Parts: sequence; structure tokens; C-alpha cells
Amino acid sequence: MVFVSAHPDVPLADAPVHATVLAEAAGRGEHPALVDGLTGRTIGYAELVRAVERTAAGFAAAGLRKGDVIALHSPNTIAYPVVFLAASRAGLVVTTLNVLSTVDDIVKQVRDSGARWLVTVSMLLPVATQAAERSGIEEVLVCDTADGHRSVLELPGDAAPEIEFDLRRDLFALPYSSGTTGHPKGVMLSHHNVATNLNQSGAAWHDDGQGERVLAVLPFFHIFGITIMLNYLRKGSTLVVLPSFDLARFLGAIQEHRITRVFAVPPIVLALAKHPDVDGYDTSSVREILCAAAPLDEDLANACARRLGARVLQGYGMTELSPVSHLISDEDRDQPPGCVGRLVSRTEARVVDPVTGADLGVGEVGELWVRGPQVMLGYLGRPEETDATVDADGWLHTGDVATVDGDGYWYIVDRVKELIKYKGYQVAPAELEAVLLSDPRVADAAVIGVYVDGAEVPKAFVVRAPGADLDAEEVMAFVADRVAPYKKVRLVEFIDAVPRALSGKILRRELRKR
Ligand code: 4UW
Repeated sequence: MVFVSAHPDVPLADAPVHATVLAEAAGRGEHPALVDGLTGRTIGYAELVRAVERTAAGFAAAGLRKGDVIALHSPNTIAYPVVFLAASRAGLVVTTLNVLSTVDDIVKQVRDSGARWLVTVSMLLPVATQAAERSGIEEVLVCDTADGHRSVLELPGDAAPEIEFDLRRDLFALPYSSGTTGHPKGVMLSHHNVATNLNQSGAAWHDDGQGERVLAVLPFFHIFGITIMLNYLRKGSTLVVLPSFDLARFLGAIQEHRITRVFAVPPIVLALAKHPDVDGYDTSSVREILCAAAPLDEDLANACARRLGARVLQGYGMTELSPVSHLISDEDRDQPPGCVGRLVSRTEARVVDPVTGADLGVGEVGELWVRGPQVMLGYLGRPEETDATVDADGWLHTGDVATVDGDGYWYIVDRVKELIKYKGYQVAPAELEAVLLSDPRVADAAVIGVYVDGAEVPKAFVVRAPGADLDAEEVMAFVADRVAPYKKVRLVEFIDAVPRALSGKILRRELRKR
């Protein structure tokens, strides 16, 4: 059975992303678009438009051409959206790097994406320059200032070039996702994908446009942060930007800037619901908290809603879906608890039995498949992985297990793909397994996600090499030295053999059962 969105069709994209987002920006004059939550420095809407034009001109004058990829490696700053939109304006494609990436992570992504430039911040130069030397990057630029590096916002240039866009083919962004299996892959998101998804998700809430003050603490390098940035700049709201989640700074920013909307991942909802410090701040301006990217405990959501006197809503998204397919919208005043909302406009879904491939109906549990204009073009340079994820009829197989009720409300109940979500960040077991296997003391290894106190963490099952003397602490330390902090193995169990199918594929379900 195919479930179809109950919302009326929103328009498909009719312009590239930067033009969609900035369509009304110039007319908003000095209304603040971006506020640095630490320093108070502000960029108004008219200034944003000028900065985007100027930076796009700089890109062109420096020799970057339509279709060229730049890698953006920065924590959230008020410059980040300027660089992103300017790249779009110049016809470039942004591949976003996790700010915690190791040198190896950057080298892999730069090589795979073919990025020509690495745009970073002075604080990250030690990692960025090492990675650039090893990966064929032509130039490392900074968003702020640093000796020996050009500042991306101050490149000389006359006028931004006029670019002809083929909305359905030209890429806007190339974020990395491990999808349902294996290593991170470049997710090709076209202007049509992303701009149409802004119409689909933006229609869900009847925001007060310029009256909204949104806290932008979720990383702009992740698709959730990207879509908040684009949606709320388009709506004319004020984005108060914080570089990372620090509870005191977060609460201080809510109080000082009278934040109306908070976007969160489950650990933030946990802090808001339980941390004693919350009572010391005036959070009464917050009306809605939207949580996504990982499962949210229902009791926690209720506790947070009660404490702040705000609605706590959920949505469901995936990098490969540009990213939104399900949302609790303003029409959903009486949605059942724990649901991720209904299908956004122009979106279809199926619930499929992962074993038999049979279509399932209301109340039955199976793999969620999604089809709509937001489904990615594919994984860069990986036609086989693309075909395994998006079938010939255009259905994206999400690897999540879901069910839908008779009113069209969806629940995510489990995950059949390998992916682990640590605090909303993607962790690919394949990457950790490769690291573990590089330790001569390890004969074999497998990694899965397990829940500890409601939060998912990576757990390694390790087979010691014959005669090897290796304990859990040593396993964790070996991995921690080689991966970004959010990818650390946090639990270890020693086993005699990793359960594998004849094909060699790890039987993760067997490990989960233990
Ligand atoms: N409950 C349980 C959920 C949920 C979930 C996601 O890193 P990615 O590829 O992408 C994201 C994107 C989330 C997102 C972005 C924008 C937005 O508005 C919104 O809300 C509407 C959500 O996380 O990871 C995708 C995977 O994350 C899990 C699920 O496994 C999915 O395949 N996930 N949301 N509410 N799990």
C-alpha cells in the first residue's frame, strides 16, 4: 500500500537555492538575519545579500567555476551561511566537513568529492593544512583571518557571474552520509531537491517570519542545521548562531535574544528536561522545540514540554532526503505522542516487510520507503550503492523501521541499517571496524549501536588475535587515538567469533540479540 501525503501540493522549486532563500532578503533592510550568539555581531538582511554577491564575485575572480566543489570546515559562525549561499550563487557545490573531522577524515572526503578549495577557520588550520597537503587541495582559505591565508569574505572580485542553472541536475550540496551500509558517501543534492524540500518543510509551520528568533546551535555542516539555516533565512527570521552546545551559553542566548524556536537533538531535550540550571534562566519566549535526527523518548519530550511551557515536536529526516519527509505541522495539534508527524507535501511512503518485500498496511511494522522530489540524485561516483538505496521506481529505502496509524501519523520504531547515531551524529560501523582491524592484537571485529540510558553508543565486539593480551580499555584507547571524538567506541565485549553470513557479511542482528 502506498501512503500519500495529505497536505496540498506545494510548488516545486523554480529557482536555485540561494535565489529561493534570498528572494525577499534585500527588502528586509537592516532586519537582523544572523547574530553571533557570543559577540552579538549582527548581519542584517540587505548586508547578507551584498556579502553573498561580493563573495560569489570573489570565487569567480579566483577562478572557481560552475560545478567546482569547495569543502567547508567550520563550526557555526555568522560567516558560514554567507559562504554557503555565495558558493551556490557562483554555481559551486559545497561539501560540508564535520568540525571534529580528523586529518584522515578530511583527506578522504576531499579526495572523494574532488574539492578544489578548503575553507576553514583559523582555529582549525592545524588540521586543515595537514589534510590539504595530503589531498590535492589548491588553497586553504579562512572565514575569519589568519596569517598566510586569504579570507574568503575578502576576495577581490567585480561582479558575481550570471550562472545558468539546470535545477534538477546541478548540485547545491554534497554532504556525506554512510546511508544504509559501508563508509561515508557523497550525497548528491540538487538545487531542485533542496529548494523543493524548503517548500515542503517550510509549509509545515505558519511561522511569524521576521518575528521568529531561532537558535542555530545544531551544526551547519549537518543536513539538519543546513535546512534550519535555509528555511529561516528564507522566512526573514533572525538566526542566533552558537558554535557548539554548551548549556549555560545556550540558555543565556535563549534568555538574552528571546528565542522563539529551538531545534534540537535528543541530548539537548534531555538537558532542557532534567538539568537543574535550566530554572535559572528565563526561557518563556520559547514556543516550539523541534527534535529530530535520533529517537526521542516520549516521557522526556513530555517533561521538557511541561518544564518550558513549549510544544515539543518531532520530525524525521535523512541526508538522502534533502532532508525532510515527515513533520509534525501546525495543523497537527492533537498528534499522538511519540510520532514523527505526517508525510510532508508531495511525499509518498511505503512500509515494506524487509524479508519478503511485501507491502504492509496501517499498524504493521516494516522498512520505511520514501518517494518524492526530495530524494537525492545518488551517491557521488557510486552507482551500485545508489541503486541499492534508490530503486528503479524512485523509492528510497531508508533502512529505518516504521509504522503508520490510521490518521497518517508515523512512528520510527527501529533501524535495520548499520548506521549508529551518537548524539545525532552519524557513526559508520564500517569505519570503526576498519580501525579495529588495523590493530594487530585484533583478529576480527564488529560494531553495532546499543542503548545506554536511552542514548545510542557504539559497541565493539572483538575477537583477540591468538596469544594477544588486550583488554577493553586498550581497545577503546586504540580507536580513540584514531577517530574523531564522537566516533569513539564506548563499550567492548570480547567474543570467540564474529557471526557472519556465508557472504562474509556481519550478522548484526545476532550481535544485537546478545
Ligand atoms: N526518530 C528516530 C527521528 C529521526 C531518526 C532521523 O544524519 P542523517 O542522514 O539525517 C538526519 C536528518 C534529520 C532531520 C533534518 C531536518 C529536519 O527538519 C528534520 O526534522 C524534520 C530532521 O538525521 O540521519 C538519518 C537517520 O537518522 C535517524 C534515522 O535512522 C535516519 O535514517 N532519524 N530522525 N525523529 N530516528
